Amino acid sequence: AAAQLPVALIVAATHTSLGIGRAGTLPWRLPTDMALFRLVTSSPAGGSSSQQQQQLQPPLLLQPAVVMGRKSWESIPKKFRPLKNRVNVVLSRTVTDFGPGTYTFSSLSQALSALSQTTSSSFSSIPPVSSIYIIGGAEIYAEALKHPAPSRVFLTTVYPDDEQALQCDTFLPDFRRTGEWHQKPTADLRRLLTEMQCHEAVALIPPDGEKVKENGFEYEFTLWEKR
Ligand code: FOL
Repeated sequence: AAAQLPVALIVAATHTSLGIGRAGTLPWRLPTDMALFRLVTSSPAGGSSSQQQQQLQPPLLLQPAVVMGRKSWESIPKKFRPLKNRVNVVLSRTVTDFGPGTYTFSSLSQALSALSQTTSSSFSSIPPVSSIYIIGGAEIYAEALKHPAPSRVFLTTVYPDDEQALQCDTFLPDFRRTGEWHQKPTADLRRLLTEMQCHEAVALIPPDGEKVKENGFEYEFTLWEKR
């Protein structure tokens, strides 16, 4: 039985059209969502579905990997990249080196394959990781949704007053109505984050039925799983 690494997408998108970006950057500034992104993607505890950290000999503290496209890498403020406490994987068909602390592949499937082959002790250019987060952008998310590996989507749903006025130019394919994904109750999201030892992230989730309101945007944290 191959103990698989948890692979998830994490994304913030508008409710109706699933807009995620505008002019190479995020269409909003949502500090609580960004805190959740940082905490979830930095959590060393993998958080599969039934995989606990239960070993007599404590394992090395593995970091998660964040997998992103070249344009998303460029969109991250220089002072924050590479994203700390995470193995940064950048996908590019042409650029081969994004600097210290980064690993480059020319396709998503190549990156996922390399990451899954480094679960323990074997020859590889990339360190073993505890879990994999696909962090965008549009081209990478679209490819990821066609790939069998991802089993979860951490989706922050943003409800702008006027979605049209936001002028998003990049979108997430609408995976919600395909039938292969289903939304989990908020209690399950809280439970998963607790299993992942993301107690700080649990504290960011508002009471049931409430949304976060920040900088003029209402939004909520949702969890989706593959059937
Ligand atoms: N997922 C969610 N839920 N929200 C997002 O905003 C988001 N953004 C991306 C991917 N998935 C997401 C891609 N864009 C940083 C900046 C842009 C970005 C992802 C990350 C960034 O600078 N992150 C820092 C924290 C910065 C801060 O605290 O303001 C980090 O350490 O993660």
